[in-house]
Amino acid sequence: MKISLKTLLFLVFHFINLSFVFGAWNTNDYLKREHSLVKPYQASGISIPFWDFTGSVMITNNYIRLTPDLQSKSGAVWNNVPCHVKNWELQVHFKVYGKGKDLFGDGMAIWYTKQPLTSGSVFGSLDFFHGLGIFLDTYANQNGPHNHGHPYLSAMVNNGSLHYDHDRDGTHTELAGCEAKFRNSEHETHLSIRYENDVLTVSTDIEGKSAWEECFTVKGVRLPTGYFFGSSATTGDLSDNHDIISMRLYELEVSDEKEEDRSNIAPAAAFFAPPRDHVDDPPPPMSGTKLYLIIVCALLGLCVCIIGGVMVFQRSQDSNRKRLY
Ligand SMILES: [Ca+2]
Repeated sequence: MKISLKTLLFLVFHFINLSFVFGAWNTNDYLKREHSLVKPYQASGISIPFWDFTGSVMITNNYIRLTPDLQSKSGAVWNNVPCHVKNWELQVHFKVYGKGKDLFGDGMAIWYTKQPLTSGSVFGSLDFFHGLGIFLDTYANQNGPHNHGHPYLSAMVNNGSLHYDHDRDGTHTELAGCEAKFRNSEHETHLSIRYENDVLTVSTDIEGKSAWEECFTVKGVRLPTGYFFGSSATTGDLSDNHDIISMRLYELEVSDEKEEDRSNIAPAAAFFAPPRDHVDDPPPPMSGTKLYLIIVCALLGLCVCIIGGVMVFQRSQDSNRKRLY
């Protein structure tokens, strides 16, 4: 059978294309069962091997609900096996949805930290944490002019000294971030967090394309081994269902791996997003009464000036007349 050059090129091109699409999905790297959370969840009784739960978590056959679409709920799932893998990729299949059309919140976080199972103010988990937090923020707390829209995905590396500022949506401590319309999506929503040779890459697959789209890449991220993976979510006045369907951890095969004991280093990042200006919210428009009072005062002031001016003028006229006589 003769194959023309054109046909051959066509086939090669499609082979590369297909291997790229599937390569992005079916990683050849090793799935680490002890750090993964996959269906069926309940292997024995009510407990799930290697995973702990706190707060409002509800486990069903098809998803793990961190919070229901109700106010003031917090829940978290935590892997209870410390991770000694140095280069890894965590793929999270999740779903955030709810009844709210315009108002919903607050969001969820994916963690690689020293302190699992510790509830707190950062999407239901500890502030001033040690490690890495990936935030899926659905509610814009900062109402003023704003550098990004919501829902918003961002990363933060903390050595225990930094505070996640909810009022500013954490923009002043983020390494990087991107807008991602994952809420109430008609497609399945996936997130990939890849940590390879100190490079952190966060990608999404939220448009039903079965391929990763890069959200951001940050170099110079140093994370210790021996921390724990987890996910937490919270609702306040506003709410949403925050569900985890699966978390899969792959060990990456990295060829020229430097031999370095990472068990005792402090989490650190070389590059942060440039600090954004603190932009105050615009002053509220002046009320009608306030405007009326200002006009009245201005008119009164004008009258006083005119009357005063007239009196001074009359007096000077009088003295001129006296001098004439
Ligand atoms: Ca927020």
